[in-house]
Amino acid sequence: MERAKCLELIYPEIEDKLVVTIMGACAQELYDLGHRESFFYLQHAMGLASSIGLGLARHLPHEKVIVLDGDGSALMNLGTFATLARYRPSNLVHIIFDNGSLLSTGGFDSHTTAGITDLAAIARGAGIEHAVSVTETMGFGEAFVEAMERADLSVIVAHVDAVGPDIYGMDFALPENAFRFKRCVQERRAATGWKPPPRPGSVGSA
Ligand SMILES: Cc1ncc(C[n+]2csc(CCOP(=O)(O)OP(=O)(O)O)c2C)c(N)n1
Repeated sequence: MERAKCLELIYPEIEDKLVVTIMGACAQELYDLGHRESFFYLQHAMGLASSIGLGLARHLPHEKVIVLDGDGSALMNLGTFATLARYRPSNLVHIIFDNGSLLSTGGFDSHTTAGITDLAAIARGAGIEHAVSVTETMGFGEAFVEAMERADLSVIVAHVDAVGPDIYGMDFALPENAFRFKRCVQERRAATGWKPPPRPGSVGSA
């Protein structure tokens, strides 16, 4: 199974959602399908896509938040599974594309290579009830549909080939993406009539 094919399959469902993706190959493959202002391509902070997704999901309960992660990234922040399990955001879908490789930086083996480490089992052990592994594109599609329909935290570990795009390149850098993404989040939140809670000590607060 190829990650690019999985992304192509779910793109119609995620193009209007808040999406946080890891850097490198995964970001490029999503970008190549078509950039949306609601997509954030996290760079540098390897492992923290799910942490950002958790913050967004808790802050924006009316949104469905999709995190696109990698095995190398998830392994750098295993504590995220316990944190996700504890706060259990019902509107977060955490997809980990497990290619057993640090593909974007040269293709070094990760600990999931040859099935040594099972990320779905780690997620379940951390207390996440809906954590599945899939190896076929169809199975991935089904797991994704179930996760989108489920009003509960879902983790999907998709075992994919260690292949990425032939050409890398985006027409904007991290700061521009970050500013535009933040503005997009604010506009979507404002459209729901959301008002910030009064700051402690300000007029009108208890
Ligand atoms: C803290 C940190 N360490 C190292 C890097 C360099 N780096 C960027 S992408 C990457 C590999 C990511 O591997 P994985 O999450 O499995 O995704 P893949 O590239 O395989 O799609 C590395 C090591 C980084 N961005 N941040």
